[in-house]
Amino acid sequence: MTEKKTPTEATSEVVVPERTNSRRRFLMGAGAVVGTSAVAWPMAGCQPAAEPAATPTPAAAPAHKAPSSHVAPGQMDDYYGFWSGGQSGEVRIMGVPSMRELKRIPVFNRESATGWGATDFSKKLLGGRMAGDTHHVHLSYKDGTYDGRYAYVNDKLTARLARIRLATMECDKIVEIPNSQGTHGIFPQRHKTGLVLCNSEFRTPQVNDGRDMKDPSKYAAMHTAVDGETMEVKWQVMVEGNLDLCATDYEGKYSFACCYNSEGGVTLEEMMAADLDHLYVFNLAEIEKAVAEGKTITVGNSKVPVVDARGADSVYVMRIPVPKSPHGVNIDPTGKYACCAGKLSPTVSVVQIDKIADAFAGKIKPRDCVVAEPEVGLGPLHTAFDNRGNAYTSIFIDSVMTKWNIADAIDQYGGGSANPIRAKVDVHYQVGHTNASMSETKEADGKWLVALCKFSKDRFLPVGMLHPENDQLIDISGDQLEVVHDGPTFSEPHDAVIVRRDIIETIQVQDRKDERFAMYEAWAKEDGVELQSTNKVIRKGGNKVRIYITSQAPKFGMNEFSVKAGDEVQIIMSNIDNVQDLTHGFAMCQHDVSMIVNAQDTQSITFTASSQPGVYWYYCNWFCHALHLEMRGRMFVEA
Ligand code: K7E
Ligand code: CUA
Repeated sequence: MTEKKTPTEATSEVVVPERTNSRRRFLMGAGAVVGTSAVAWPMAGCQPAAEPAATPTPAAAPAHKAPSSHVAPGQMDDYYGFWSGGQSGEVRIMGVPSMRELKRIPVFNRESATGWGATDFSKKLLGGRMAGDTHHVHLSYKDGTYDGRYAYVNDKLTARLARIRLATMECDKIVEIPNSQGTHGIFPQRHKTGLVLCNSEFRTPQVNDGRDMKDPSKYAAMHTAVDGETMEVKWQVMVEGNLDLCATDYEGKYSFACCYNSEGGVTLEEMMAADLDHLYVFNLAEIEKAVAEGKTITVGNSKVPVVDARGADSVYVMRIPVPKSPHGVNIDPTGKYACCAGKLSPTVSVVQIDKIADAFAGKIKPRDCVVAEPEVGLGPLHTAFDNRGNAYTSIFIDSVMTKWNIADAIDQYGGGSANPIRAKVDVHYQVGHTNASMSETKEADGKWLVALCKFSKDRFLPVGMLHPENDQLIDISGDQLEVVHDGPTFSEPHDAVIVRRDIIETIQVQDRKDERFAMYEAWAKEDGVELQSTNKVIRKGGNKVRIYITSQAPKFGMNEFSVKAGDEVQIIMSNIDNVQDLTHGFAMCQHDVSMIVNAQDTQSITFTASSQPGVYWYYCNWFCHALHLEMRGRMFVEA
């Protein structure tokens, strides 16, 4: 006998229409888009704890037929989803539409399972940094669609860009962006694997060596180009405003960045003050010309050429005024329009990309590139697209997804009678990013949409103070939006791309083409050994010991070896099994040593042998065989 209601009973008492009406009341006529007083209350959306407990919108009534997203046991998904991992610093791979998590790829984080952050190669990439904040993951392109080779992901925490080789789904390069803090939006060029453009969200003194600390008017931000093949930083453009989200066109002419802090403020109030901020458009050909002609400076210790484009519009950068503190910028699959979500304005500003050349040439004003500004709801953040001319904007404060039609929005803006709003659906709750299947390519297919919701509130069993986020899957194949799946996630994927599965081709045993093999081969050559057949202890002089060891289920090639207390021990292990998914590991008791070694792979890890002489067992920590538990050996640490 308990007073407590079941979730169903509790939910049925919640009154929904009130909330919906108040949203409708807010929506204003077209044209009244700038400087709305309603922008004062968006901040409430950032304080969900303050919302009364009774307000959550209940879920749509559960469907009793199998949802369209059902992927039966043993069946495979149609799409790979690449999710950024937020504060976890990793990247996750999901199956779509099942929303089953398939893999986590450690990137900027220390991961015990694989030894990422502890192996010699990963330590070299990470340079001692063990935390990250991944927000945006995008794949390399060719001719406007994914070429299946690489994924790129930002680290906001330490201003880095990482690359994942999709054949292995492992990180193979990390580069630090100079003169930057808060590297946030990134986007690769779409006509080929060319540049990856990276925005610094936080303005800093340039040079940041103690000068100008208290004078924010001297701060600036960088729009940085990294070569997507070599991962070298090619050039930077310095601008006065902060740079948030990033996008590229389909032709390789322009990159775009939203600037929410045109005020140059350092406090919340200052940053929110202006009614208009900017969509920056970078003219890549002019910038590369300036770089080639040496019309550049360098900043601080960095040798990277910097084009100084602070101040007024120039041949390099154009600033299109848009309301207000804009956030996401997304290009539609036809490549014609850049859609810039207003965040503190209930609008999305649609820029017609083929007008930009005229604006750069001074024939029209930058603002004349805006051809539509539909009102989509309170707190629009990001926009995805189908292949039928529709856009889907995530609305943070309203907790809805809004489907709107681009052509009708243009008609309405031009004074026509069309209503661009097609449908809205409640999502749960406070949606951040959204993306649709193949939406960032010319092959957008209009099947699935994800709403990556920041809060789940009442949707899942409570698990302590932090609730999961909620990645909802929405069927967009029809006229309406149908939420078909709730997907709880741990901290905190921001963005995702959904990629047709035929585009991705992974290898099943290591092809030994990764960069890191050059490192192992160099050591083997130096020591006169063959990586895949050697089991040997080599003393390198001083207290350095190199140990080559092989693994083949269910045995290590060496049952025991001896080192001296305090030796610097490097284990170079090659898994010589040549069977799909036959993974071994190397774990050394009491030494913080644990790493994965996949079929035909080599990995290495370095540690200091205990100062305490004795027996230390090493063992295989990835299940490989009926005798997996017996796959172990002894390290003798001698005095
Ligand atoms: Cu909108 Cu970092 Cu892409 Cu979060 S950002 S939502
Ligand atoms: Cu080898 Cu478990």
